[in-house]
Formats: sequence, C-alpha cells, structure tokens
Amino acid sequence: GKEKWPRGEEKVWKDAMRDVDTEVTSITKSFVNHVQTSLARQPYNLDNLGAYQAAALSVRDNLLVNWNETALQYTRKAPKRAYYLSLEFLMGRTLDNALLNLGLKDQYSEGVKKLGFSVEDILDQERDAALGNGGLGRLAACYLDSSASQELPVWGYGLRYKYGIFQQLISPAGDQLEAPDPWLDNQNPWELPRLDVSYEIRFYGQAERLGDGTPRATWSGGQEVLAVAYDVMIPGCYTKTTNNLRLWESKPKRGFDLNSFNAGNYEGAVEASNSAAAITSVLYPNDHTTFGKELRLKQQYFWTAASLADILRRFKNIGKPITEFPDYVAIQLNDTHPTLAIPELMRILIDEEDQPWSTAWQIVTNTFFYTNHTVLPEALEKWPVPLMEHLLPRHMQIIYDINLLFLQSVEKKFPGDRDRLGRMSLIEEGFPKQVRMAYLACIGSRKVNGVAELHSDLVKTTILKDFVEFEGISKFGNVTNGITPRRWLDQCNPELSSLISSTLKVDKAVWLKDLTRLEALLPFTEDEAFRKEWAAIKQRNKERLAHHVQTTLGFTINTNAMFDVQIKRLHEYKRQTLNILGVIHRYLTLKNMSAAEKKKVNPRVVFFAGKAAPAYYIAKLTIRLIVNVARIINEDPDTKDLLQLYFLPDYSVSLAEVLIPASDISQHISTAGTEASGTSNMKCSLTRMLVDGANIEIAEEVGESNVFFFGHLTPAVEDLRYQHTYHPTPIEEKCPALANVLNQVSAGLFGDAHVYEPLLNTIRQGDHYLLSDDFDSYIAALAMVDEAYLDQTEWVKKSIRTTAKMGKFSSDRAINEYAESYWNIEAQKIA
Ligand code: F55
Repeated sequence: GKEKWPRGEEKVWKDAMRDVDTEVTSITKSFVNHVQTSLARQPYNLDNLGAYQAAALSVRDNLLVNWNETALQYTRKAPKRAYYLSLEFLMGRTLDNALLNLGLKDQYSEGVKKLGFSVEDILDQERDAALGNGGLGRLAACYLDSSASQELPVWGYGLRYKYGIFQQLISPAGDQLEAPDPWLDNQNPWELPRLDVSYEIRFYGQAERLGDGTPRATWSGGQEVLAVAYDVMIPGCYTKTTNNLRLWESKPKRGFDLNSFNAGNYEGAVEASNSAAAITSVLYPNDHTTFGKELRLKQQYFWTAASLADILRRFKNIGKPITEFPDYVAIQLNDTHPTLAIPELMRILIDEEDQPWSTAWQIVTNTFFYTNHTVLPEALEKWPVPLMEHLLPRHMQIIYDINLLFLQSVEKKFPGDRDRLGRMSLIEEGFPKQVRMAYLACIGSRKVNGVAELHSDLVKTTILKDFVEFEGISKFGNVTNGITPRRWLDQCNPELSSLISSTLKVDKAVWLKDLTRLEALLPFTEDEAFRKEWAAIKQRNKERLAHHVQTTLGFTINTNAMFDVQIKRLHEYKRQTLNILGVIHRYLTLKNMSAAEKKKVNPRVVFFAGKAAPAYYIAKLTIRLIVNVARIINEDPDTKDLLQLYFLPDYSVSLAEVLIPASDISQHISTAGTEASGTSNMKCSLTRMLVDGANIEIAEEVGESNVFFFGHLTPAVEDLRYQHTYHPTPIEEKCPALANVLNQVSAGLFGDAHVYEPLLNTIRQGDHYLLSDDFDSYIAALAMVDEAYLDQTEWVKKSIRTTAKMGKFSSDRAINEYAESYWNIEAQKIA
C-alpha cells in the first residue's frame, strides 16, 4: 500500500522545520535540521537509512562538544597520557553505544517515534566497523570504552582500512566464501577527516651511517607516502570524557607523477599513487599465522611511524626536554604488530634529535609496554631480514645495533653460554635470517604482560624463559583481560540490565562502572519471583535470536530447547572439531534410543559462528562438516525435535550481541594451555555459564559448581603429545566412541565421503590438539550439563550466581591495572 508522508506526526515535523518552540524537543529539531541540511533531504521520502544518518549526525554533535572539551583540557593540563597501538579495533556499531553512554537513549527513541521511525529499525541500519579479526581487536575496543568511562587520558592509534574483515558467505556445498566488506560505502558519520593532520612516511631508499663517531645515519630516497588522520570519538559512560581513536589513511604524496604524465605514460603516472593507497586498503584476515607479506610490513611501519610522529609533536608542544618523554608518554604495544615503533623511536632520537645511543635506549625502554596474546609457536611474528633491509634499511641497522649490545650484555651475565646467545638473538639463523619480533618487543619495553594468569605464567616459563632469567622476573606481569559491561550487558541485554537495577535499587550508572556491585544479587538466588523474571528474560532473548534467524536465514528454531553456542574464530586449537564430533555422537546416540528413552531427553540447539582465515584449509573443512551435518540432522524426523544444529554465517560484533544473551551454555574447549585468555567466555558468563578447558580464573570467581570442567590440564599436554608421537595407540583402542564417529563421517553419513579425510586425519595421526585424549570426558561433561539443566530452579540459581561473581572481568578493572601498574597515568576530571 501507499505510505503516508511524512511518517509520524505532521505537526512535529512542521514545528521542528520552522524551529518554533512547541513541545518539540531539541532532539527532534536537531534531527530534522540534519535531514534538511547535512543530508539535503526532504522529510517526504526519508527512509530508515536516512533517519539513521540524521540521528547519527545529531548524536555526533553532542559527542563533539565533549570531545573538544576533553582534548582542550588534556592540552592545558598536559598530564601523562597513554597510547594504545593496535592494528585492529573491532568496534561494531556506534549509535546505540553512544546513546546509552550519553544517557539519551530514551529521549531519542521517543523523538524518532514522533517522526514516524522506530529506534530499533534505525539502529539496525548501521554497518559494523569490523576493523579486526577476533579477540585481540575486540579487546582494544573494550579498552577504549573503559578508558573513557574511567576518565583516563588514553588514545588509540590504528589504521583506517577501506575494507574490514571479509564478509563470510556459505556456498551450497557448505564452503566458506569471502566477499569484501565495503563498510564505508554509505558514508561514515562517526569519523572526522583531519586533512590538516598528516605526516610523510618513507619506505625503501638508502641508509648511510655518518661515521663521525656518533651513531647517526641518514635515510633518503625511496618512496614517500602521506599518512592522513581520521578521528573517531570514544565517549565514556556517564561522563564528559570523550577520548579519541586516530586512524591513519595512506595517500600519495602527489596525486600522480608529473613526468610520466607529461610523457603520455598515464598508467605509469598513477601507479605510484595506487601503490600508496594500497597500504590501508584492507585488513589482513589472518589470526595466529604470519605470512611475511611486504604489504603487511608496510602497514606496520606506516602506522607506527605516523603514530609516533603525532605523539612526538604533541609532546614537543609541552616544551619539555626530550629526556622527559617517558614522564609524559606511555605506549602500549598490542601484540608484536607495532614493534617497529621501537627502532623507529630510536631512529628519531638518534638521527633527528641527535641523542647518544644510551640516552635514546633509556627513553625507549621507559616508554613502551608489550602485551603478548599467544604462546603458539607458529603465531610468533618473524620478518625476513632481506625484506626488512629492502623496505626499512635504517631500521635494520638499528636492530642489528640493538642486538649486538644486547648479546654483549647477555654474554657478560652468562659467559661462554653460546647456546643461550643463539636462543636469545633478535636474529634467527636460517635461510633467510629472520627478525624475532617478540624478543625485540620484550627487550625494548618497560614491562611485558600476558592476558590471563595461566597464560602469563606460560609466557614466563616457555617463550620468554631466557629473558626472565636475564632481565629478572619483575619485568613480567599479568593483566587478565576484561570486557565492557556497557556493550556486553546493558546494550545487548537491556531487560536484564533493568532487572538488575530495580532489584539492587542501584542506578545502572553506578553498577555499570563498578561491576563488583553485582555481588549484591547473590541473596536473590533464593527469591522465586526474581528467578522467574531472570528466566523469562532469557526466554525472550532466545525468541529474539530465533526471530533473527527466521528472518535472515529462514530456519525455524525450537525455543524450548537448551541453546548451546560456540562463537569464535575457527581454529584447530579452539577445537570446534571436538564440538561437532560431539554433536554427531549425540545424534548417533539419539538414533539408537527407544521412544521411551527419548522422552527423557532435553532438546538442544547447537549454534556455531565464526570465520576461518581464507587460507586455513582445515578450519574451512570444519565449517563444511558443520554445515553438512546440520543439513542431515535438522531434516531427520527421528531426531529433529531433540537436536538442531546451525552454522550462522558472518559472525560479527552485532551478531554476538544477539547470540550471547540467548545462550544457555557456551563452549570454551581449547586444548589446555593454548587459549591465552578468551573473552567470549566472559561475555557469555555475564548471563550464563560454560564448559571449559582452561578458564580457571572465571571458575575461581564464580565457583567450580557453576562451570563444567573436563579434560586434561596444561601440565599433561606435553606428555600426551609425546605419547602420540612415539607411542601411538590406535584410536579404536583408545577411544572407541570417537573412532565410531570418525568412521561414520568417513563412510559418508553426511555426504562427501572422501572430502573430510584431511580433517579426520589430523585426529587419527598426531592429534596435536588431543581430541582423542579429551573426547570421553567431554561427552561426560555434556551429559552433566544435560543432567543439571533438568533441575531448572538450580540451573537458574547457577546462572544468577555466575553473573553476580563476574565483577573481576570488567575491562574497567583491567584498564585500571594498566593505568596504575604500567602506564602511571591518572584520571582527569573533565569539567
Ligand atoms: C590477529 C593478527 C595476527 Cl597477525 C595474529 C593474531 C591475531 C588475533 O586476532 N589474535 C587474537 O585475537 N588473539 C586473542 O586475543 C584475545 C585477547 O587477548 C585472547 O583472549 C585470545 O585468547 C587470543 O587468542
């Protein structure tokens, strides 16, 4: 039918357009004003996308005032500041978060309603800012939210990728296909282009030592590229503090090469310009592997050099001597990706500021802090020396100099220990030689930390053991990860949030910023009415997810079932394979049950979501297996009422916000000692509980009875792997249940008889991630989950207890630990 225009109340539109003072609020006025001016549109054909843009621009005006005020006061007071250097910021959507942090959500909802729009529809128009792969990138986003909410002077620095993480499609055969993510196509109201803030970044060329008795050198020639700033406002929760995330875009220094242009060589004329723009064109979609690609190294240098130049310029405005740099600046390196900042700051201090080597090294090692996110050996970043020499000749010289002095000091402490020198050298021997970035980050930093207690202990006892022996234990610490309760509770689960506020009789402005207040929920586990409401909210969240799946994928989900989720990047160490093989086991068990036995079974819906790195063959094969198992079991009349399985494509922050509040149980089943921390475990536990291999700290907080543990612990892993290699036992003998499942897949029960052999063989041969060691106890743990779920009263109690004890895992706690124990920065009240 014909729609009525304008939507909503005509008088409200007209009054807002005429700017007359009626009951029309300032919000409606600013919304309508943006429709007419910024968007140059008419109220008569405004669609949801236009309404989203108008709302975003209007909210942005509010943020801008606070953002300018915050920047001004930081400049005036010149407190010590911290900078979070991360190649990834997995921000998700902004509008809802901004409305909630400003405390304006209700007013906006009402305002747009009068104009004929629903706030949900408007929020749903926004595209995710998906400039990250997974946990590491999302952690950076949570830390920005917490820094602003805790009023800490922290800025983020990253890259403005034109294309974020790829869009995941699933082919009819069940294969992952990758499509580009053109997130900027609809305009991005949240970024402020700063064409006036730019730096020239050099690549290639020649480095020549002056040889005048100083360590100085010149670096000239090569390619010069422009870094241009785009600023993103980061509002704190119920505070004026609005920090900044500065993202760099690469541009050619000149539009094109005039000489080639005049000579009629038009293609040649734009070539350099294209190669400059390529640097920030796309996010590398690999997690846990490094490829040694020149463009990736270019990204790393481009970003660290621009960020350091910007930080240095800001420091110089204070007018203090360069030796006081570490008193005003702390720089956190998010993994080894920004490690080039260490030789880059050395280069600036020596070649441009004319500082002696030891002064420069003193400044550097008091400025940087390094966070490690993995101990998997294949994930540790290394760069070929020939590539470094070619792209960054001066930095390679500096790295050799750092290495020489470093190894001399090691030799002094451990005379004659040549093995040790080889192990600790920044340069790994081989063809080609490679620079070990984790070692450079370690020796160039004030402190090094892992991201959970267990992981930090592993860092100290495995990959950086020699460095602990050399530098002393006090340099090595732990900051257990956290998540922001604003997005992961208040925003994605608003009903639970208001139940908590009304039950505790505490405004969410208080408990959202001091999550340990949730402990006061504990006595309410005995309150039946509260438990009922708690369960009812979960049920509505499950229906919200079911509705989402129905409208986007066309599947009808049984909302009376237990919702079981595993949502994270696909990786062998995370063992999605264990989960899918467990699902097959459950299916086979159900097929053999009598009707009477089936009556006692609680229905279960298993959800998977997550992306695989495009070149990760085994991970992609796992997706294909999940999709094809789903196809068979969802159609099987014998079982479909008791077991459903879904792979939800294109996992994102926004999808997580729908999935997590709907989950009854979540699976974190990595081989012991391989998952550094995990953060989806924390997100799921804010509402429910988990099965787990290594989430010891969560269990410590919430109580072991609220978590289902299974399988071998970290110390056993090396012995088990040794057994697999030197004394392999046939899987039929060791774990008949698993052998049966593997054989059924091999035989083609889910189609594609031969296709899955490479995946199944990772278990039959070597079994590096120990599925055959843990399968039986995994199945037993799942049975315990089923058993526990039958007692709904006790189950809901466990759920409440879990939420109540999650205070530790707020990213506010984590960011305060960084601020106090590492950066030495203080909160700034923005008046
Ligand atoms: C991205 C790029 C490269 Cl080159 C390497 C790794 C990654 C990446 O995404 N890593 C990642 O997400 N690591 C995760 O970090 C989380 C935050 O600390 C941890 O919780 C999680 O255990 C870890 O795997």
